[in-house]
This record gives sequence, C-alpha cells and structure tokens, in this order.
Amino acid sequence: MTESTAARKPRRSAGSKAAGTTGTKADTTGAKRTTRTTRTTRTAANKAPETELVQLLTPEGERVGTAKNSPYAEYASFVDGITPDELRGLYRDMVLTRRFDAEATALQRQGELGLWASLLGQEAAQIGSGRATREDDYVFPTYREHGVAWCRGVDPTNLLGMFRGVNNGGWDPNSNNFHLYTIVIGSQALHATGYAMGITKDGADSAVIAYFGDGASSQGDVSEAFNFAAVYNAPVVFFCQNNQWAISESNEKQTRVPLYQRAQGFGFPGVRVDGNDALAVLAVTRWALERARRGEGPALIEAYTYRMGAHTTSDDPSRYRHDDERAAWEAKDPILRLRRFLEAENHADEGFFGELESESEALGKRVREVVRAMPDPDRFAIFENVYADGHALVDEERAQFAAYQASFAEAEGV
Ligand SMILES: Cc1ncc(C[n+]2csc(CCOP(=O)(O)OP(=O)(O)O)c2C)c(N)n1
Ligand SMILES: [Mg+2]
Repeated sequence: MTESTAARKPRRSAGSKAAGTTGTKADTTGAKRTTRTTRTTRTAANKAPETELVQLLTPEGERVGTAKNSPYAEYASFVDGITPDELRGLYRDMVLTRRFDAEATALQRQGELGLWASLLGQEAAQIGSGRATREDDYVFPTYREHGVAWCRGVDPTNLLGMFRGVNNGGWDPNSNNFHLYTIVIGSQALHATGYAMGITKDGADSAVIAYFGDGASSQGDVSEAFNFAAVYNAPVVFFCQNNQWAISESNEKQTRVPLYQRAQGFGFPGVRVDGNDALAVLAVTRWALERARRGEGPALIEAYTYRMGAHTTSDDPSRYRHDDERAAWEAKDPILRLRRFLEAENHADEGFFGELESESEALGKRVREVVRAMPDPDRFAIFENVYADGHALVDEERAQFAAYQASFAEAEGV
C-alpha cells in the first residue's frame, strides 16, 4: 500500500479498534459522511475513564475524594478549608453567569446582537478556574469565556459590544488582567506563553492562564506554545475546555489520546478534571497556578465538559449530534450538583436561593437595557487603535473609506 492510499483509508476504523469497539459500523458512518451531513455516534476513543478524572463532587452532589489515600488527595488539599460562604459564592457565580448567557442568547434572537457564543454547560469549568486566579495573574480567553470574565470583574454588558458589532472588544484588558476575546483559534496560547516568559523577566511571581478548546488543541499554535512554555519553564497554565465539539466536528477528530496526556510529550504535567465539578476545577487550577508561581513551569488542565447549546446562535447542532447525548450530560449539570451538595450539607436555605433568583432577574433586566441603549459607533472608529501611533497605510485606508462614504451622499443628492 502506498502512503497516499493509506492516508485515504478511513482513520476511524483504526482508532475504534484501539479503543476496543468494532470498526465496521464506524467505517460505514465515515463513508456516509462524505456524501451528506451525518450525526455522530460517539466511539469510546475519547470517553473519560473514571479513574483518570479528578472529581470531588459527584453529579448527585456527594463529596468524594477526601480520603488521605485518594489518588486525588493532592488536588483536594487545595479546597480543604473551603467555607460555606465560598461554596455559595461559586454557586451564585454559576447561576448569574448562566442567566447572563441565556439573556444574551435571547437578545441575539431578538436581533439585538449579531451573534452569541453560549457557555451553557461550561459554568463550573469557567467559574472554578476563574476563581482560582489571583488579581495579578493574567488571563487569555477565547470567545466563550463569559464566566471567567465575570470572575475577573469585567462587567458582563461590556462583553456584548463586540457581539452587537459596535466595538472591537469593549473592555480595557489591563484593568482586569483579562485579555480581549480571541477568535483566531489557538493563537492566544502563544500570546499567553510569550506574556508568561515576559513576566518572568520582570521578576513577577504571577501566573498566566490560557483558555482554549478541544478543537484548538489541533492547531499548530497550541503545540508551539506547549513547547516554548516547557523549554522556557514559563509560568503558564493551559486550560483546555474539552466540550466534546468544535462546531460540528466531534473531539474524536482532534485526538487519539486523552488530551491531558499530550502534556507528557512536552515535558510538563497534565491532568483531566471533571469540568462540571466546580470544586474539583477550583482545586486543580489552584494547584497548577501555584506551582507556576513557584517557578515549576507550565501545566495542562483538560476540563472534561460538554457544550450543551449550539456552537453559536448561527449553528444548529441537531444536524450533527443526537439528543440523547445532551440528555446524558444534563444529568451531570454543574449547577444542579453544587445545589444538591449545598442543600445536603445545609449550607444554603430557601432565603439564599430566593435572593439569588431576584438578583438574576435584576441582572437580566440590566443587560437588556444596556444593550438596547448601546450607541452605534462612529464609522471611522474602526481605524483607531490599529497602531499605537499614526500609520501611512491606515491613513490611506481611512481616506479611501471617506471617499466611499461620500459617494453615497453624492448618489443621494442626484
Ligand atoms: C484559525 C482558525 N480556524 C478556524 C476558525 C473557525 N472556527 C471558529 S470556532 C471553531 C471551533 C473551535 O472549537 P474548540 O476549540 O473546541 O472551541 P469551542 O468553540 O468548542 O469552545 C472554528 C474551527 C477560526 N476562528 N480560527
Ligand atoms: Mg470544543
């Protein structure tokens, strides 16, 4: 067999065999995919074996992993002294973030936003990790990190300007050490690594955290960032939210080994955490950030979670995945499991949940009002902030645009 025919053979069958499933059904599915959109039935290639997954709260809200001989004792020690107040805080963050997200989705449907990328289902991954960061740490997000933004103190309404098309970002990254959203998949892993190398030269003891998705893990930028971070011992935590999908591509097409294991090949630790367990995510991220601050270099966290909604409001997931997959993940809902734990431990009463409901309503109302009142931008604002100082090329483009705009006025005048 020549190399080119080998490359054309459906890869699915080889991977499926390795994962202990039959290849025949997968081959048929793969062949069909070339002629029409096929909804994916998941093989075992990427499923999270329970032994690999750091979990401190079960989906039923039961606290686990506390025993001294637990394989996760080292991580669990990072939340040993967590108080009921802090636990309620995590719950509140997740509820308000979900409410904000639902409001933004509704606003897109009403024509107030051009697009929205929902975080539904990923609240624990984002709040757990976001709350682990210190004020002086620096965060590099993708476009879905609304929960992390919340933890960094970015006003949620500021996240909406870009999605309404009235600005290119909407917040000053230096105010909250929260970089602007990055759409170019995986590129922020390199920005984060460079930034982390820089703060080491400054003598700071802060850490950097880079968020990216399972799809981004296939980008060259991410592998390059891993290698640079490793060889320069940069204080950066790579936080991969494996939400199972990259638009319509399942994570089987991103990797043949669990993503967290990639770190080993680059020479730093990798850990897979239950991304729907806010407590476990908080613990593991604290562990990774603290070792980075101590000068022990990078770490990779794979938060194993699920994108419950569509990729964005422009996407229809019913075309490529089955409803039962979502139903299985609904049973592992991050908010529900923390609520169950809070109730079982008598850490929260009806008064707390009631007040939070009112707070959610108020947030929703504020978000709607602020978005609707956002002024249209000056047409020429797009040329601002391209360079710190003036630039001849930008001047030329501005002049061209001015002439183009003027042509409408002339046409109207005719
Ligand atoms: C370099 C680059 N290639 C392709 C795209 C188009 N694109 C936007 S989102 C996306 C999928 C990303 O999936 P993943 O990294 O898993 O993140 P998720 O959307 O699931 O959070 C792609 C391919 C892009 N924005 N940038
Ligand atoms: Mg993804």
